[in-house]
Formats: sequence, C-alpha cells, structure tokens
Amino acid sequence: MSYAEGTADDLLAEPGILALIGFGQVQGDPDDPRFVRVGLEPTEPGRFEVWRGSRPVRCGRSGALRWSSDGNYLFYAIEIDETAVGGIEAAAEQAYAAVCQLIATHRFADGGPGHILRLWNYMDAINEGSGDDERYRHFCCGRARGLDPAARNGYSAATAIGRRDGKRVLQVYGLAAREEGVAIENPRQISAWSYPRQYGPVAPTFARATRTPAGQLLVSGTASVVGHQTQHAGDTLAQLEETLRNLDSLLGAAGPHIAARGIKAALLKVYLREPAEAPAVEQHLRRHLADPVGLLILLGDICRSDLRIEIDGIQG
Ligand code: 3EB
Repeated sequence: MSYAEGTADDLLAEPGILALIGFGQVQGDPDDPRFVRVGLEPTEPGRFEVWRGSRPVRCGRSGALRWSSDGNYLFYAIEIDETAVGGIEAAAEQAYAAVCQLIATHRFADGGPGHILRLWNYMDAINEGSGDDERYRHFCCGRARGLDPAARNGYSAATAIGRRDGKRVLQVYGLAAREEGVAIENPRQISAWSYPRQYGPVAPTFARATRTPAGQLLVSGTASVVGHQTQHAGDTLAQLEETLRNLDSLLGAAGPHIAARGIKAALLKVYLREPAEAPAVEQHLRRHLADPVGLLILLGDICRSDLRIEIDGIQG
C-alpha cells in the first residue's frame, strides 16, 4: 500500500491494482469495483491510497458488495443506505453479514476460505444521539450481530470514523487474505472488545492491530485512550502525544522487527475534527517522524465525542 498522485483512471490502469481509495471531492470511475471514494475531506487534495496486488487481479460484484482478488489477497467494499434498511444498526448488521459471507465463499488460490485482516467503517454523524442512542453505539451493536461467529474469536484491526456529508450511507471496506493474520493488543490499553458497560451495550469488536502473513502491521484507529479512558479531553496536541505513545507501545507488542522499524516507517492517516488545527498537528508529526513519511490528514469525527484526533496506519 502507498499514497500516490495522479488520476484515478491512470492509477487503475497500472498492472496489479487491487484497490484505489480516493478522499473528499475526488473523481473516479464508480463502475470499477476496485475504486472507493471516502467522503472525508483531506487537508491536501490529490492523493490516492493505492493497494497493489500481484497479477492477475480479478474483480466483480455480488449484490451490494464489490471485490477484487489476486488469489492471496481480497479487497471488498460495501455501501448500505441506512434509510432503506431501517437505520445504522441494521445497515451495519447487513454489511458485516455480507462481508463475512463473501470471505467464506470466495475462492482463494488454495480453494479455501479467507480471513479478515482489516476493516474501515465510515458513517455520517457518528456522535449524533446521546448515551446508548449514539449512532456509533448502534453501529457497534449491528456490527457484532452481523459478524460471522467464526470471526468472533479473533477480531481484526479496524477504523470507525464519522463523515459530515449528511448522507446516511454506511461504508465498509477492507482486506482479507488466504492466510490468517495475528491479532495484536496494546499493553497500555484495555482491549476494545472488553471495554466496560459505560461505553455502550455492545463493546467495539476490533483488535488494536493485525500482523499480516507477510509481516506487515495493519494498525487500527488509535487515539488518546489509556486503559479504557480518554486522556486530555479538549487538548488536541496532548491527545496527539498520547496517541504516539500508544502507537510506540503497540509496535513494541507486535514483535522486535516491527518495533525496530518504528512508527517512522509507517504510512499514516490522521483523522482530525478541527480543520484549523491541521497545520499544528502536521508540524508536530513531521518533527516526531522521519521525513518523508506517508501522511494523509482527513477531516472527520472520532467515535467518542471527547476525542479530537485518531491515527491509523500500515507499517512494512
Ligand atoms: C478507541 O480506542 C478509539 O469501533 O472500529 C478506534 C478504532 C476506535 C476502531 C471501531 C473504534 C474503532 O476505542 C475508537
């Protein structure tokens, strides 16, 4: 995976492209199953995230799902109109059931079923509704119901972020593989799937990271959470520093090779609530990280209303 500039058509025409992710007001062929547009505005437009597989890549659709595969890796994407299915909870359940079914029935190179490595979830107005009626909490309930029981004992890395486009469409996309990944948890954080009741009736079902069969680390959305509690409410730069400590700790837990390369070698996405804070956040990150690091800043809402920044990424 890498970030690249260019047009969607040119990038999709390169050999072995498994997926192309565009952000904000970007153009791309909506009929190509490998193209996804995420409705979060980047602070610097014009960059795509490119997933390269090995040739040949096959792609197709089944129902609302779109997919592409090189035999070892499977990209999938689904968008569900919440208003057509009765709300965010039903949309999440249907999206997850469809993804699990695809992965169980897709023919990988050895003919066997696949395993989820990574999931991204984007939805409108993630913090709307109070207490257990918050839309993110409803999403968590539906996601847990839709997950195949086979996927419930080893969760994969994930991100869940709110858009502000007013479109009540849940978007889920991700990566699966023929070989299983390894779930990694963060020693500084309680596992999300065992968060206490105060965060909602159904805990979020994700792992802090997945180590892929190829030794890459797929890092979940990581924020200023220590134990289970938000730290530094209201202070974005202090939250950023806490998040960087969480990332260092997670990389340490993922193994010596990953820890030795450090966060400096990663491709990062920063999700930020407040556009005016982008320059200070970028400056802080550039000081902390090697230059040039792959860095994309996207404006969006984090799933707890007291969190102002979250970072996910891929190392290796
Ligand atoms: C946290 O640590 C922050 O529900 O899929 C991060 C990554 C968060 C993924 C998800 C939520 C999710 O709890 C929130």
